[in-house]
Amino acid sequence: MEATTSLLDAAAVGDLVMLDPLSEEALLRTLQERFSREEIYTYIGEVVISVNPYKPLPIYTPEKVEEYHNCNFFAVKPHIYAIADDAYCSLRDRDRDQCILITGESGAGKTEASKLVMSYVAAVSSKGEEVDKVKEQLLQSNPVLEAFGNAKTIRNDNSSRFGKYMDVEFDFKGDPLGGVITNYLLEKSRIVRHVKGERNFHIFYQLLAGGSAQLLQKLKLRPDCSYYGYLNREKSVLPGMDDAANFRAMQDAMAIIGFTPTEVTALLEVTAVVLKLGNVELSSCFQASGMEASSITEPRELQEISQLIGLDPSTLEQALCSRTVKVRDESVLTALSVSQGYYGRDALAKNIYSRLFDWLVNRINTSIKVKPGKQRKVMGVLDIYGFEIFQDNGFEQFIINYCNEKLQQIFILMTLKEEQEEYVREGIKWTPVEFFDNSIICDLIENSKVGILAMLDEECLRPGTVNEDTFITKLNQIFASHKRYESKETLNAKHVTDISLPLRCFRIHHYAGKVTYNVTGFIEKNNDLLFRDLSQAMWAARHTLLRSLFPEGDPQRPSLKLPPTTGSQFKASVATLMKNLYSKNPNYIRCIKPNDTKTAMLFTPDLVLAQVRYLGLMENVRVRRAGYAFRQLYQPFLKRYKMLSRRTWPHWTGSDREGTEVLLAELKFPSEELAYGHTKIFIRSPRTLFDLEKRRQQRVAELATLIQAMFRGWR
Ligand code: AD9
Ligand code: MG
Repeated sequence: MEATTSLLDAAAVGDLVMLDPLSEEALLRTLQERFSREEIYTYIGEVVISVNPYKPLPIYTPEKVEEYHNCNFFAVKPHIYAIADDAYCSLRDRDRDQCILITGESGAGKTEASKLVMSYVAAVSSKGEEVDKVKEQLLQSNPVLEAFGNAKTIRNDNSSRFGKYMDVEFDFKGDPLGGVITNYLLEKSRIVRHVKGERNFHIFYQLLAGGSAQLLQKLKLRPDCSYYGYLNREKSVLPGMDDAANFRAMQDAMAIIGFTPTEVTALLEVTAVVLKLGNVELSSCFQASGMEASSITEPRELQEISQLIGLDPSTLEQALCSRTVKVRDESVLTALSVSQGYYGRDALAKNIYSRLFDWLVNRINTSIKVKPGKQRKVMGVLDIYGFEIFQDNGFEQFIINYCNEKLQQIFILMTLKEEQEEYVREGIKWTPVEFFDNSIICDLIENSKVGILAMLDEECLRPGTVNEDTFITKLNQIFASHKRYESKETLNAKHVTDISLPLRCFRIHHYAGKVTYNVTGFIEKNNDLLFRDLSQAMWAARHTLLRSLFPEGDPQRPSLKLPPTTGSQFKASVATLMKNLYSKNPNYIRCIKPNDTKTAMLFTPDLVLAQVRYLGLMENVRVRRAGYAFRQLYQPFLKRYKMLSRRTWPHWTGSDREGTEVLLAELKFPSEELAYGHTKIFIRSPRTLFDLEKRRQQRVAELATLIQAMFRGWR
């Protein structure tokens, strides 16, 4: 809360709790007004709202770090550094594990915010050779993971295509010791397909633009994006993004983290293999039996891949063009059609890449891991992919939006919970406030019996031919009267014309908007099957890294009957994440995207209003106000306002609490306006605080005049 002069400037209060009267319009106007002054941060109590400026602002300098370091949260302008400082000090001095939850839609500024928090903590924790090394390693994990896990989408040129949660661990003095990164479901379908105007993962463009001639020759790559099928055979240069420079930065980062040159080479070799797989072309041929079969059209790419991974080309060709099927205990090699062959090739590329990404995260973790046995405090930073609504929304959007739905749920529970707990801790009476609860939507998706994910699993595990028709029919039956679910039939009946409906689809009314999901591909993506012949071929390769990614390819290893589906794995990891977050003290950064065109300093009110609504900001303010809008420890409160009473000014010798009581009694505020907690004073309405602040300003002016008069008297 910004308890300074700007409090009196109602159009631009730094804390929306102070808005008086509170209305959606006033809230929006305040955000816009502040944004136009390049004040992109605004509070709701201790929640930070951040509006993406889409241009670099001079507010992240070392001087700013100094200004916010050990600041009084309420006495300085709203800034992301203030919340970072608050979380860090609370962790260091009060021993409370923290988590920073950064939410908002795609392009709203979450990843940038997470980096700002990390760099702030790095800047204010103590220095020293050992600690500096740890900090560097933690910070440098970003360029590496972004190279492999981010891509240009329509919404964001640097869109995170994976979820990331990083626990930074500190010793008792507050020095970083290391950390652990957990990654969530990479959007691997992007490897083989992306829509026009988007790109594949950055690393491919970086490698081709920034790799030396010698490196590219070693990897058997051409420095030309338009040669590669998986890059849509397009030259793709992004304004403002220097792929070559980013490649160098990524390589430097890997060196700092501790990757050996051999590891880097192995990593890039496997990356090259993925890119080259997209150029393996198949054509149709016919067997003597008349059955369709496929063969490799141009053997060069296949041979080069085989050389890179140390595998006999004929083994790879066989794995790509045929499949072993068990017929009555006997293994029979059957030919694949061209479309089956391409399916297998793409599945292989996706699997190699996503497993490589997991390996990358594990490898970074090995470097930043804290030795067991050390006492530690933890700050978790969560930066996931934001809520997405596209023209065509598939399984990936369903998963991403489910994750966002869970985060919204945790926000609701924890803001309320935290608020209520504070009143209990401080011994203050409190009546709970009604709040929109999105658990009905979470349940629709994750209910273990009749949730969409469970029903999808059921369909995937059903013997016989699985198909999406039966899946959608079941969904439509079960959720016919669900408030948040709509079938294609209902949409048609309502003449929804804002989108052209796919063949099979359903719509969910998410907290953040209505999304129509195209069911085509759900079963395949949830099953995520890789022909065993392909995993066995990868395991047979001499390339140590590649083969380590396919342990199930070991013929000695018993095959798992039912590997967990993508959806169920994701649901389980989200549940673990939620448990982890619940155990920590939450700090929120809620990011808002002000326009759809990535334009600097452009504020589109309608767009922001939609986000204000679904982020539940009005409710957030109401909850905050239904209790006590303002609270502060007795000591700083008394220090600020003691000049308002002759009994406390200039010196008060009793306890801070008694001083506060004496002071406020003299000012004659109605008793229901105030509550005295164990450590803090609580003030119910913003008016009272305005009043206090106004009186303080008058008093400061009086004192100033008095002092001037005294000076004049002396002269
Ligand atoms: V996604 O869900 O990963 O697609 P994010 O992470 O929310 O999304 P990101 O942080 O990548 O968005 O921000 C998008 C772009 O906005 C950045 O690449 C910057 O160009 C721009 N941005 C974001 N925050 C700031 C900021 N504080 N100052 C200046 C910013 N520019
Ligand atoms: Mg991001």
